[in-house]
Order: sequence, then C-alpha cells, then structure tokens
Amino acid sequence: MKIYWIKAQAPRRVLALAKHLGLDAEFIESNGKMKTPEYARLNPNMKAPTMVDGDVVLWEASAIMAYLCIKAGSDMWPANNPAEQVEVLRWLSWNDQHWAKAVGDFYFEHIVKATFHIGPPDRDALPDKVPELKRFAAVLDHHLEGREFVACQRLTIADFQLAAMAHYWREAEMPLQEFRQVTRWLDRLAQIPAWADPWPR
Ligand SMILES: N[C@@H](CCC(=O)N[C@@H](CS)C(=O)NCC(=O)O)C(=O)O
Repeated sequence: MKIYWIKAQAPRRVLALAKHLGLDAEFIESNGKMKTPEYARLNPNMKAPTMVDGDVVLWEASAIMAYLCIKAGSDMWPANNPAEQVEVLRWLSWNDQHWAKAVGDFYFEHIVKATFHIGPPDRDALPDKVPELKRFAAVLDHHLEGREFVACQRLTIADFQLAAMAHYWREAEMPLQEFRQVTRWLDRLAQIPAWADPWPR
C-alpha cells in the first residue's frame, strides 16, 4: 500500500490512523509533486492524501480512513454496525460542512503559512471568523459533555476528522478556551501517540 502525503491536516488524519492501526505502508512525501500528470492520474484534485492499494486508488481522507479500518478489521469505522455508521457519518459530514470551515482560517493563517513558508499570519483576517467558530464550538462542546469521544463512546475516525485542525488550537490562536469539553477532548486525543506524532520519518 502507498500513501501520498504532505505535512497538512487532511493527510495527518490518514497517517495517524495508519500508525495507530499498525498498518504497513509506503509513505510518499509529495509536497511540490502533486501538480504532475502522473499524480493527477491518481488524484485529479492534485491534493493529498491519496492511497493506492493494489487496484484500489482512493482520495478524500475520510474515505481512506474508512478503507484502512476495514482492511485492519478496526471498528474505528463501524463497518458492521449500520447505526454506528450513521452516527460517525453525521460527525464526518458536520465537520466538512461546518467545523472545518469554522476553524480553517485560523489553521491556514498560523499553521499552513508557517509550515509551507508562505508568509506571516494575517491576524486582521481572523476577528470576523470568531462568531462562526464559537457558534460551532458550542455545538461540539455541548455534545462532548460527559463523553470521552465524538461518537460511539470510543475512538473513531470522527475524532481524527474533527481534531485535524483544532489539534493546533493554541498555536493557531483559535479562541476555544471557554469550550472546556472541546479542549479536554483535544488534550485527551493528544495523549494518543499516533495522533500526537503521525508524521513518517
Ligand atoms: N477533502 C480533502 C482535502 C484534500 C486537501 O485539501 N489537501 C490539502 C492538504 S490538507 C492539499 O493537498 N493541499 C495542497 C495543494 O492544494 O496544493 C481530503 O479530506 O482529503
């Protein structure tokens, strides 16, 4: 199996899961190599992550995570439990429609720019984003009352999906301090070795 990655939040979810599940894969760092015709044949979006496993070529981190769980026999994607699948799917969708957009500008200004050396953070761009961030952080905070994990009362791919950018909340200056359940959940995830350090050597 090959996993194409760059040091960014979507590949991070897949790398962390592969490491957490102990999957054997060739990890191919692809920064600066995704706009080639060869890569575009695998992933027409020319983005990372991309996974190739025999004849299976897959892009979109959440789909790759589900595939890896099925391959490893892990219930982090509950392939054999329709009710749990619906529960996880709800949070994957919520992330993509709401949460990722709410935290994304903070992550971009502070983490993406620093990682890829594309200039200093534009802090003036962020105050306008605070109300939307707090609106959805409140939804998650309420949901996490009395829960350790986002879905199914155990670690699932929904946790990795939702935490991918929020993991950096302190460095990215996301105003999440008041959302104690969210920060507790993020700190708890950060104790998982593969989540804390997902990057291949
Ligand atoms: N929805 C996609 C997001 C893919 C994506 O946007 N990847 C970013 C990194 S987080 C990327 O490859 N950026 C480099 C580029 O656009 O050139 C997924 O979940 O896999």
